[in-house]
Amino acid sequence: MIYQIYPRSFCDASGDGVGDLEGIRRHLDHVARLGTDAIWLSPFFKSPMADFGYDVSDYCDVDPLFGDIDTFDRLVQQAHERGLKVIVDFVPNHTSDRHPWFEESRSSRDNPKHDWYYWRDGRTDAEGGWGPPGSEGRMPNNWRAAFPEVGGKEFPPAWTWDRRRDQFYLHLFLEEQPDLNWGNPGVRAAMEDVLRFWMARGVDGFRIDVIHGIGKDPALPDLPPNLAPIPVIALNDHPSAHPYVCSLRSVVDTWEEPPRRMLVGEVVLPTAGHTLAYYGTAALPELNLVFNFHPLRAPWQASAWRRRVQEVEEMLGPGGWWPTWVLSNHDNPRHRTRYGSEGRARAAALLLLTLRGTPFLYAGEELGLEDAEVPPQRSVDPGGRDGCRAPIPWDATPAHGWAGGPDPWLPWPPGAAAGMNVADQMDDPDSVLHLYRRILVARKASPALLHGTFRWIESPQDTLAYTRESGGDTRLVVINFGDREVKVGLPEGCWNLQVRTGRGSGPDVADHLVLRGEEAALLVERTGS
Ligand code: ISL
Repeated sequence: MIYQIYPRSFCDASGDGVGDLEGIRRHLDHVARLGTDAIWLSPFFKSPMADFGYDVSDYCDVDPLFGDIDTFDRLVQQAHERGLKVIVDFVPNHTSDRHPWFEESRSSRDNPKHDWYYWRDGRTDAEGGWGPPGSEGRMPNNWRAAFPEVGGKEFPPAWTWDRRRDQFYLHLFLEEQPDLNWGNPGVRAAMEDVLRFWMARGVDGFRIDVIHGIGKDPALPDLPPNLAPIPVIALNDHPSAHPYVCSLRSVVDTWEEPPRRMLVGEVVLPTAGHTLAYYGTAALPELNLVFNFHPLRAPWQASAWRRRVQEVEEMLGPGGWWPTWVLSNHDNPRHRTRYGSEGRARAAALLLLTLRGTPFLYAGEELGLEDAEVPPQRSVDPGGRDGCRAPIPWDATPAHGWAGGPDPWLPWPPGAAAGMNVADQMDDPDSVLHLYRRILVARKASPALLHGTFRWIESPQDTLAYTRESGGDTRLVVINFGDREVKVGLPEGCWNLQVRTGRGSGPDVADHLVLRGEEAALLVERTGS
């Protein structure tokens, strides 16, 4: 299980109301005791924070807001001492507009980095352009950037006019995030050096931001009119990305023999099939893991989840280790909020941690946190994603364990003062936190759950059931998506209940299992005498 930490929101040790690396270091025991294998740290690099760190102005240094490189080294060392691997974010598609590379690139049309980014002249009248220089009618194509304009639904153009060069530059996200031109070998070499810098500091892998963005059709053609309103990052999937990704993989794989570092990439494209391509081939491997966000968008319905899991299983084939499973992250409403009840969130935890593949858990998910209500005057994210980035409450005091006091950069999530904090949940054996721990203990001790086969089992409407099997180890998972009690007949064999997600003990298991509404259970097959 890989545990995502959004540094701004985890814990503040410095007293400025923003989480930091030292705050993370102090809570490594919490993370390790949960049963985590690796932590993934969202960006903590130098950044003007237009996109809260996904706009990097120095890839090889820590932003003072989060601490310094010595604190980072200490964090890595202490994580390793606890058996936790450390994965850092790598943001290759764009830099900050304040990165020295961009500052140089925008300084003239003939500087050494003049084509490290995508610069284009405005369309002339002959090319169908209209209006004054630098205006929308002159933009090189009809692409749209990612975040809707404040208060509106339309996405802004992906081009911004620069008066120094009298040219447009491309940005698939904010105008403060110009896109790097990966067609330029200097860009590729510099970015590969970034991987080496962090590997030399002991990191075990990289989570790669919007990796499918780095290959672009050099002609930058218009999108067809029906697709033009969609942010181009959700569609851009050019074959030129694959050799670049392959080369990143070889940088990581050749760092040490045998290779022991990994790449997990974010691919936000329309189907799971699109994401599959970013694994590469046996001869030309690319990513070790690719996020599959389609299940994250599935409603809490047995049929919808069955489809999502089936789709992945079919692409995977019996032997592969393909899928990643994600219910929540820093870009989307938490699943507790999406699904609307604690019972569902608890059942979803069992689903996440027993499917075949690598589960990712977003800090706070192990407490069943809901998104914070963020009033408009406190909203800060250009993408409207503040709610899921609320600070993690460590205890029930007004400051919830944050050094900066009761008023950090975003409001607390609901219930922080009573129940929805780490200390309270530690004391409650029925808490979501203890449920996650129980499931993760079971997972770690079970070859079937870690890498066994997957098979659907017939089950009543509104439920899903499947077995996982490896050698003599067989586990059965049954999930009741409905809100009424169901009786589920068990496959032949002798089954023991291992984890029930509902509070309290619940009915005994006989030749059938009774699940309460919104409840799931993990069973183990008893073999021998
Ligand atoms: O945020 C989204 C939906 O609300 C996504 O579409 C998101 O833009 C997409 O998943 C890419 O996300 C990544 O790159 C962005 C950054 O803002 C996100 O935080 C990051 O996860 C640009 O770097």
